[in-house]
Amino acid sequence: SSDKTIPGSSSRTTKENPTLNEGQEQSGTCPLEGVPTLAFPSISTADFQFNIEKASEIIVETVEEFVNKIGNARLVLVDLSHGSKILSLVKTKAATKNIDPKKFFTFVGDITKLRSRSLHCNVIANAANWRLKPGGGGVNAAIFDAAGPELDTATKKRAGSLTPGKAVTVSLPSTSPLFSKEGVTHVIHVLGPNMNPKRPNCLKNDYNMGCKVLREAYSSLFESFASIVR
Ligand code: AR6
Repeated sequence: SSDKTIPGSSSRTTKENPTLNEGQEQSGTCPLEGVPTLAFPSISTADFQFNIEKASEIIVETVEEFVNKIGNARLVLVDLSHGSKILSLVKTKAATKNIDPKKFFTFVGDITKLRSRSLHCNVIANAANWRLKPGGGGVNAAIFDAAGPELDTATKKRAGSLTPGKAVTVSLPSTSPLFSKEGVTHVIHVLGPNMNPKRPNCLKNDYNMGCKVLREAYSSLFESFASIVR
């Protein structure tokens, strides 16, 4: 095994105590889990058609409010492509704020495959639908696919539906591939405001209400993550 190439490691490295990296040593938490990290997608800005300029403002403001209330834990906004407009807007806006770049940053990748990109996130957020149903495309379909039927079962035990602006935390059983392969212990489902007339609860471009609900969605998400970390 690769342990043999590290002098002295065979005696010190056990199942529970693999070689530590810098971030893990600083964290003071279980070395296997590393620094508690929430990966989250941009809620409502794709299928739900929420304005990305307004959404980026809300993401940066709520991150700024919460990032210092979660100890050494990290928040990471994830999107699929390097061309992501929401990632670049958020990056630009976050740089003008007093936000520690080690505790909040953006990342390009599939939220269900972050470990292979060397980003370990123990918690991921889902941009859910109000019935908390698998499928339907977007990040919701990707997360339910990757987590296997275990996520649907565990979700149903927690809640049958979600109101816009609210979040629900689901503990993943260790039999879920998302747990065993990615080290994800919790999925937080979040329902954002919907501006798409083809989806339920469309706000018909009412951005007074929309912004209020999106702000509430991120606050609920970060509060839920804080409760897991505490
Ligand atoms: N990894 C990371 N980010 C992703 C991934 C992924 N695998 N897939 C999509 N994104 P959306 P919404 C990004 O449409 O607008 C669903 O059908 C995507 O680029 O998933 O809140 C649900 O069932 C975008 O930045 O969520 C709901 O009915 C972000 O994730 C509805 O869509 C959110 O895009 C929710 O719509």
